[in-house]
Amino acid sequence: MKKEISIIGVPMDLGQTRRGVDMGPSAIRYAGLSERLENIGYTVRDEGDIKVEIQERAQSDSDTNLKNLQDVAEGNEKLSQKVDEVIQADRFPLVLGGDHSIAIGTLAGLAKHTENLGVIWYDAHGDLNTAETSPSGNIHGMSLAVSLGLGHPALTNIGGYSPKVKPENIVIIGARSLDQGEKELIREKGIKVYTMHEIDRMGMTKVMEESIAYLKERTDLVHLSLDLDGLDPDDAPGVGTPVMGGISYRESHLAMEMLAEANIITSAEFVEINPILDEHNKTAEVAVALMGSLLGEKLLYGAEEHITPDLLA
Ligand code: B3U
Ligand code: MN
Ligand code: MN
Repeated sequence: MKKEISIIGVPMDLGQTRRGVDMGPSAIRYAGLSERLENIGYTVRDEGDIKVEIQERAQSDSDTNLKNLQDVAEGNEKLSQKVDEVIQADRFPLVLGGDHSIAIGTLAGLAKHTENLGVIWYDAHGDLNTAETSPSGNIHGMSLAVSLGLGHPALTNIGGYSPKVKPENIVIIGARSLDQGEKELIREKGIKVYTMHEIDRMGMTKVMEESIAYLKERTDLVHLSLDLDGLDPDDAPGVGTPVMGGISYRESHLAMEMLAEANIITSAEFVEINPILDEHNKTAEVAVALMGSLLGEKLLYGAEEHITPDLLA
């Protein structure tokens, strides 16, 4: 893991219609992110926020059903440049949303650096809609499809190239709300998905072991795109589209710790935290705790130390 982290805030709320998710980066910073990472031993540089148009001034695009297309595209273009710069400077990009449309820009900045970018999409949703299949016109429900090269060219061509990721390099974890078109795309492209059914059945340990082995085999960089609505709404209430029956706080910590031990994650983003809908900043605090685990914070022992040979003798 790189020793230097760059925090990039993206106050984007144009990929959906609820107000407040633009305040996510502030809420996460307020929950003590920099200090937490410094305590683990990182050097942290806060790059500030990417400039994103405010909802009151956003242009409506008459020739498409995609909401705020132009301003979502502009914000993501800027984000992709920043992420690219951070990777070039050999720092770890930690991107704070904002709604999940910002994954378009993050992945555009990352994929310039490798042919085989791996992506873990930790989310209740697939975010695999296109203009044709989307029930809402909200771009935050399309960002993974866009990164596969499917969707409006103003989005798929961000960074000046397409696609950013191959279907076989993606693992979706936590899905429980998929639209018909998304299900068809998953089958057609053969995308690996662990729905809540598999998590319940196999347990999070097995899900993560398999996901890690799968990505290790075929990718060189691995990005974690964590939508807080992947967690159960009881644990992460401050999200715009909560879905019952989600991943618990504890399972999520385990998942992050296993990723830290496997040492495969080279960038991350935490999205969809909406402080207006939150309970006393709980969801931002959950996000910061998960970032700590992802980046190597331990309760007491490392995995190796949990197995004590003389106890087994
Ligand atoms: N699949 C629905 C709902 C949705 C997607 N992502 C979120 N909600 N957060 C859509 O609008 O595409
Ligand atoms: Mn999402
Ligand atoms: Mn989601």
